[in-house]
Amino acid sequence: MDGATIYALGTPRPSRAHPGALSIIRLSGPRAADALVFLTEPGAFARGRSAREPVLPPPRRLVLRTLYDPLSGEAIDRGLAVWFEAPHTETGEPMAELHLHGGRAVVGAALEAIRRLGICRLAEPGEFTRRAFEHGKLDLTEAEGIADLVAAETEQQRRLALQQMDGALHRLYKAWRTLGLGTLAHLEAAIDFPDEDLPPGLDQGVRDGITELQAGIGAHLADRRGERLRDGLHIAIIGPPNAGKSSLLNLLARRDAAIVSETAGTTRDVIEVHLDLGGWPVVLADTAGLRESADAIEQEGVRRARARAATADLRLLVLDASDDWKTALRMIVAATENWDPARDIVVLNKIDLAAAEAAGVVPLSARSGAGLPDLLARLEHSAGLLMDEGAGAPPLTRARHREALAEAHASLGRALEAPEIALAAEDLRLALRAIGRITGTVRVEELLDVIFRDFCIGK
Ligand SMILES: Nc1nc2c(ncn2[C@@H]2O[C@H](COP(=O)(O)OP(=O)(O)O)[C@@H](O)[C@H]2O)c(=O)[nH]1
Ligand SMILES: [Mg+2]
Repeated sequence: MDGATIYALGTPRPSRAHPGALSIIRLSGPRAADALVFLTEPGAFARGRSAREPVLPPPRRLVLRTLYDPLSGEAIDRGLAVWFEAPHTETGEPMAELHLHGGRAVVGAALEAIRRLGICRLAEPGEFTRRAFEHGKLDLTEAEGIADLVAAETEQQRRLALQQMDGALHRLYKAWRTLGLGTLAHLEAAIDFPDEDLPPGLDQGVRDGITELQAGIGAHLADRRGERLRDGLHIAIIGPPNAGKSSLLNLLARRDAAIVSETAGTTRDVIEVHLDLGGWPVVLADTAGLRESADAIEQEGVRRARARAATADLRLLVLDASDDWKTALRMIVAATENWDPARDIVVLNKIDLAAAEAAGVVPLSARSGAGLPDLLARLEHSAGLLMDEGAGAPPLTRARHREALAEAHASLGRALEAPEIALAAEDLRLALRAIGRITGTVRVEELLDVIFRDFCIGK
């Protein structure tokens, strides 16, 4: 961080096709107040002074101001200005905001006016949030929560991101660090002041502390909700050829994503569409019909279908009601790895051709759409069941966290097995360092660059 005063447009840049009603420019840094005065008090810049007191608005109050070009003195726009006094600001530095009309020329002239002051520079992507981190306003998981909130596309993603931004993960990881540090202090005391009367090795209190920490991290690692919410819940549509799998995918996607044909064996590759199902992000995959085939390409399609069915979070088995569906049901369920009767869904399609009903089976006509509301309700219910697992604790949301926690978990395992307490202490220290990297307590510069680079400018 160079301590410069930075500025950026915080709202989307207005274009000819999409001018905005409003645009907001933000400034942060030691000269934010000077910039605000120079831009809003005619002549102040030319006089080269920043007689702030009479013109600087009271902090955190929106005030009506005309924005002037500092060199020509020409009025650019009239809008609202707000001044935030450090350290109670988002970045921890003095900050100012200009709320202007969202026109291309207005925003262009305003940004140019700020540049001409010569006391600020344009912010880099994520630099406002990075400064907040540098000033201890948030930890890395909270910063990542902000990025996720901006990127959230569904209701559930938004909820999770907000939780994380509000410090749910921060508190969890901090509690682990506190537990680990306490245990380490015990261990170090035993190294510094060995008690001759006690048997060598870890005492029970230390052992309990490490075990508790390892169990907590292990449970968190086993929880896949966060990844499901970030990347989408994977649902595989499986079933015999011609049952209407591709028709169902198209119906759910509300477009012709997959080829529908009377010719059995049309779908060979896995076709994916992304959907929002009751707030859950979903990746729906259409697969090849499951049957024995002499055709090498179709065989490969069937192999991929089986693999996809096995790794999916949920399976939608589509059967043809006008066919011998009971036999197909039995055979496919028996051949499908990870089939879970509580969550996976059997769809009896083509009920327009043959009326069929059976307990636990969802009747549907992919052709007419009859039965779709019930199917959607079942899907949302199953998705809810999946996402409820381990509810209460905040879920793990990033591969970065997973890697560090897996490392911590392994180090703790080694600590418990260590032949000497000095070695156990070293392993415990490694585990704590790994946890510290997640929150940023342990700083890794390259990591910070990667995290904040993904933000937009002005955030
Ligand atoms: N009558 C009727 N025909 C359907 C229905 N769903 C699909 N089909 C037809 O069944 C054939 C196979 O459909 P398709 O979606 O390609 O099946 P897939 O092989 O399982 O992907 C096509 O001719 C569809 O038009 C339905 O609900 N009712
Ligand atoms: Mg198909």
